[in-house]
Amino acid sequence: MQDFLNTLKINETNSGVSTGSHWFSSSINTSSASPVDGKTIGTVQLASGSDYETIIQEAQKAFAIWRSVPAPKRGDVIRQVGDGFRRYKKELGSLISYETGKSLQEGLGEVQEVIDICDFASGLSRQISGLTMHSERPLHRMYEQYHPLGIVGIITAFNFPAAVWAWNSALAWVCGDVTVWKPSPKAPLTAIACQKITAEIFTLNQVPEAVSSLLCGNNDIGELLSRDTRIPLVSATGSTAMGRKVAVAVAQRLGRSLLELGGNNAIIITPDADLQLALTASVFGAVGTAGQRCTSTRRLIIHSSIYDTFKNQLVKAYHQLKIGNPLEHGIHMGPLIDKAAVEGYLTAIDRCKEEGGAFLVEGGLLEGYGYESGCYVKPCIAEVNPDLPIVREETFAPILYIMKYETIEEAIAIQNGVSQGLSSAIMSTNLRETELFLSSVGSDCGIANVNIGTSGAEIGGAFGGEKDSGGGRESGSDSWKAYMRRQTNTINFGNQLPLAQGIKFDL
Ligand code: UN1
Repeated sequence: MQDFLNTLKINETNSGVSTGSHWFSSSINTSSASPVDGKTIGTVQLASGSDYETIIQEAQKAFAIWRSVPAPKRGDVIRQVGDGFRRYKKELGSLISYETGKSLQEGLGEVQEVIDICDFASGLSRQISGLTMHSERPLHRMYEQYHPLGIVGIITAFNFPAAVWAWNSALAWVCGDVTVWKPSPKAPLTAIACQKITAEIFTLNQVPEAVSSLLCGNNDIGELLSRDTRIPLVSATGSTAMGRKVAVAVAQRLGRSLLELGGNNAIIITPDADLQLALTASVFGAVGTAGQRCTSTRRLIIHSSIYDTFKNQLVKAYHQLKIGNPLEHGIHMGPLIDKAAVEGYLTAIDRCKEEGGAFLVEGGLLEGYGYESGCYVKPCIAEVNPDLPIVREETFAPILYIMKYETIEEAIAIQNGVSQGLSSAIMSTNLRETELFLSSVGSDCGIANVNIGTSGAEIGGAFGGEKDSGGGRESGSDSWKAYMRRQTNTINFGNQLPLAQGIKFDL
């Protein structure tokens, strides 16, 4: 067990505050316990208010230098950061699995996401570009360019403790920004390991210390970041409740926020679905990361003609799931992140029953040998009416709600009938139905898939959702634009000063 911690230089006591390779000591301590076995992995020193101030000042100094480094040179450094993560993939994947409880396969997949976004950012470094336009005035030229923004504050959740930071950081760095990261207090050691891997590469390349800073702390640090006028962009991932607070604080000072919040993602399973595909997609979507992805599948909307057949296959598949130590081979699902998450799961089950949901596969706490941490639960399935209040909420746990539909229009209405709008999917080989689902009257989510599940997006696409899911877009496509300021330039190379809109003004 200790091997990967040693390789990643995670000790019993760790500083959680750093600019590049410089680590600050502090007397405010917390510890990170593994939900896998309940043991303390290490303690972490958290940032104080004065640490915060030092970090922001250092970040400002680093920005003054980094923004002038040519983008392809920045891209080359990020390429090397990706290689750093390639070297530590196994160890970091293991730490992620141990600290968050997700399966080792998913831990490794998460590190791969870090690597992928570094490759993406490195390629982007030679492609950041703006448009040129024709001016309405003679001997004039117009174009737009993108400049670095400044300090990007990054707030991340426990469930993707490395990948979501990397989506934001790799793009911010290539855009010439510097980052200040507040990771989830539930997964600080993964953050410390990521910062160490990055700092090593930055030092080798003589990159200014504070291009990447780490501020482990609690909500107070998130509040400081949100209110700070020196931080033009705050990118926050987490619950809708958290996002609302960040949005208000950032908007109050007319800053920008990029929000990636909760989802209530559904798969529509049509009569023309390949049911084998639908089964694997549904089960992975619902129990992957123990239902703690913002993209987790929470609802299955199943056509009445195949409802019983699919329901029986689903129940059978759930009975075959292996729940246990996520670091062990062949385990489908590990524990929830902590006992508070278990409470939330149990409360949602009780509420679902009170509201009239009928459980086909019962939930509950797993106890006994191997489950001593108290964080292991049973993935469960409830048959529900789509309008139950509990079904419309996001519970970060492996609870799957299934419901029936008759027409595709009705299925789409059910799918869209929640306040969240992150991810969605349809299982069908019927072109009319899949195209309707993807059309302007189809899914209202930021992500809409055909014949794959709701989770597991690739980094190349823009990632994010609508409505209560926050509206932000991170990761691929042109998401980089959020990390830059756009400037429109008009250049007069003539010897007259014609005014736009034909206005005459002679002196
Ligand atoms: C999240 O849960 O916040 O699409 C991110 C997915 C992953 C990312 C999830 N690539 O499921």
